[in-house]
Parts: sequence; structure tokens; C-alpha cells
Amino acid sequence: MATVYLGLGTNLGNKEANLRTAIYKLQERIGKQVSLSSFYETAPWGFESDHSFLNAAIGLETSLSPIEILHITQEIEKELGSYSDRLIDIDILLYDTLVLQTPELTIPHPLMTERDFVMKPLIEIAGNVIHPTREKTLSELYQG
Ligand code: PH2
Ligand code: MG
Ligand code: MG
Repeated sequence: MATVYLGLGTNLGNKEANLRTAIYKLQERIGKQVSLSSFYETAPWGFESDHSFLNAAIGLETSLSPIEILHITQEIEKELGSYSDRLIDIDILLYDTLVLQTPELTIPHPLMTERDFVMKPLIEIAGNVIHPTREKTLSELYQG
């Protein structure tokens, strides 16, 4: 079994319901939830929008591979989307201590430590987890 940490974000529609629906589907298809952060309202980062985000982080225990998890998260993103709008974004942040670089998927998520909206929820549930390439705990890497 591996522990996978995912980042969740939504800025359209009923945001709390979008997170809850995604969490339900993730647990059903990826594995048992071992931790869930609070939901954080955050300002859009990297682009202009009047719609604030709701962000969260979740830890799941899984027997699936990272690529299998990626395909499931993409499927859930599609199911929650209407046409081209995405109501949920699900990013794979960490998978145990695995370091993976493929054209399809990079783990740890390359920008995670620079983003408040990822790190705030993540350190709430995984503050003592060691970042596999920076070799420090997430709390040490983020003094938010
Ligand atoms: N996701 C993005 C870009 N900007 N800003 C916030 N606050 N939260 C997000 O989840 C987010 C973002 C692309 O995935
Ligand atoms: Mg994202
Ligand atoms: Mg994404």
C-alpha cells in the first residue's frame, strides 16, 4: 500500500459540493481516506478572476500506481465538468517517497512548494512528511 496526497481546487458553482463530490469519488476509486484538510478560500493565483477558489488536500491509502491514479483523477475532473469548464482540478502532489518524471506525470508536483493554496492545506495533514527531493519536512519548507 502507498499513501498518495492530492491537491483539490474549485472556483465555479457550488464549490463545497464540488469538493465533497470529488472526495467521495476519490475514496471509491483510489482508496481509503486517511486524512483530509480543512477547506481554504483562496484568491486565484496566476490569473485574473472574480471567482475565488476553495482548496483542500487529501491523503489516500492505495494499491494503485501513480499513472492509474492520474487517469482516475482525470476521469473525475471530466465527470464534474460541463463542456469545457472544469469544476474541479485534482493534482497528484506526493506518492510515498517516489520521484517520477515522465511526459505525462511528474511527482512530487513541481510547483507545490511555491503555492500557498497547495501548501496550507497539505501541511495540515502532512506537515511531518519529508519532501523526497528537497529532503526536508513540508512544514520546514513552508513557513506560511
Ligand atoms: N489552480 C490553478 C491556478 N490558480 N489559484 C488558486 N487559488 N487555487 C487553485 O487551485 C489554482 C489557482 C491551476 O490549477
Ligand atoms: Mg492545479
Ligand atoms: Mg491539474
